Amino acid sequence: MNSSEIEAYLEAHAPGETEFHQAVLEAAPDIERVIKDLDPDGEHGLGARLLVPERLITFRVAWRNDDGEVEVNRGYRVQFNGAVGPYKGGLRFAPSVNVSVLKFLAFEQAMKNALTGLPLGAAKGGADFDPKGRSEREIERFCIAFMTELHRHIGPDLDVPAGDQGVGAQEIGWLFGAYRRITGQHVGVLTGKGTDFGGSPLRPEATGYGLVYFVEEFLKHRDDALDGKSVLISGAGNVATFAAHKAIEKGAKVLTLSNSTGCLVCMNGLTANALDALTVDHGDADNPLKALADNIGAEFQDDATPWDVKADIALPCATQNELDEDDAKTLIKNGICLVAEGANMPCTAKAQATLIDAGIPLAPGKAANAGGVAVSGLEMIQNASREPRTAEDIDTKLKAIMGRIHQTCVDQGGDGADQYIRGANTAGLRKVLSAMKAQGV
Ligand code: NDP
Ligand code: 2IT
Repeated sequence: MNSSEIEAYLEAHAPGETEFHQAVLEAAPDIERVIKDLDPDGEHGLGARLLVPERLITFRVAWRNDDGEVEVNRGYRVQFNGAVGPYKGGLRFAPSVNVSVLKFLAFEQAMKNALTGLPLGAAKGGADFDPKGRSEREIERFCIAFMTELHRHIGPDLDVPAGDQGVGAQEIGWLFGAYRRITGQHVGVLTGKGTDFGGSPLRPEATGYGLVYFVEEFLKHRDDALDGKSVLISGAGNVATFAAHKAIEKGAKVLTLSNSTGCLVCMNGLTANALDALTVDHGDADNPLKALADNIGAEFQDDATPWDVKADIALPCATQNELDEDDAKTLIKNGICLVAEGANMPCTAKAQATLIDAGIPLAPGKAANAGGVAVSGLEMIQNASREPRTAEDIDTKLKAIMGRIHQTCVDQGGDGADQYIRGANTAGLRKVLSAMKAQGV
């Protein structure tokens, strides 16, 4: 399948799924190349098999709000590719959740999970439920209602969900409790659990820490280091805050955080103490980031993003398509040296092309944010062996995995600014497609 055949296939069989198209088209040259290598005569039908999820489950989530009224949301699990291992990937609770968004996330997850070197297939799921402004009890009831259906589709050797936007440690606790009460099984069916009931140390920190370890590898490769570098971070959730913590620990100056209402700018650099004061619950209706800015005397710019602040490194850690072509031009004008994606697909296709054309290296989420799912994979090993691990052990393994992913991109990605995109896609696809080919149709 060549790039134009891939595009035609998407138009015919996944019409209107814009985010899914964007993610696949970014990888199209690599899909074409790897398939040509593994299946030169098209005998194995790898292209079409790659682009159609193995299973797309949609379900009704009915629950009662605090006023006793019934609310109904749409729940999903996209089991995209199980060739490499049990389906694995996060659950997202956000009003923007739909089939296109989940298919793009699950497609990227397939390559990301393959890159970790662990036996993980790919899935993604969630619901179009907005936790914002909901009470804790409402979110808990929603989690129970969601698991009442999801439980029949998952299992420790079948499909192991985790968190994503709107789903953190507290939601995983409620989801796990519901699963255990429904099935009577205390098994590793979710990752990101509390450490008191089978969770891995450092899973909450893993995506943000792993992102910074990846950036360190990038800099080391150029005889450079994070100490003294200025960093822009978007988002103020799980990935953003732990990336900020680790970057500060490594001597970088973190100038920004952001959320869907605006941007905190702190030109002196945020401190670890200031970050500790930021506690974000998914139900928060107020604005914890603005409150932090007021507390530490930093500026909060309404409706702004970090991308017009001058810095060395940009780490978009909020959501898809949050950094557009104009933002990319501004970053380039301000002398940015690296964009590394903590979020999944935060750069639009045009932003990506603009950065690459200007020679700015771009580390895609499927490589740079793989630390989260990697530690999820370690949590699965811990649960299967029933042997607890220490934070030190997990941190050492996380660093090693991020180092290997960086090296894989360098080895397989060519010499251009798109080295990390090409390398991550090529290595990830090669593993997934080889596993599919070996297992037959
Ligand atoms: P959280 O829900 O913890 O935080 C999300 C943050 O992004 C919040 O600060 C939110 O602000 C902000 N945000 C959401 N939408 C927008 C928007 N349209 N514009 C600006 N800011 C926005 O999610 P995570 O930190 O877990 O996830 C962030 C990204 O990282 C996602 O792309 C996710 O897929 C990816 N990721 C997450 C992993 C994990 O382990 N959690 C692993 C790998 C990738 P507000 O509160 O105002 O909505
Ligand atoms: O996008 C991602 O890699 C995640 N949300 C984490 C998935 C996981 O299973 O830990």
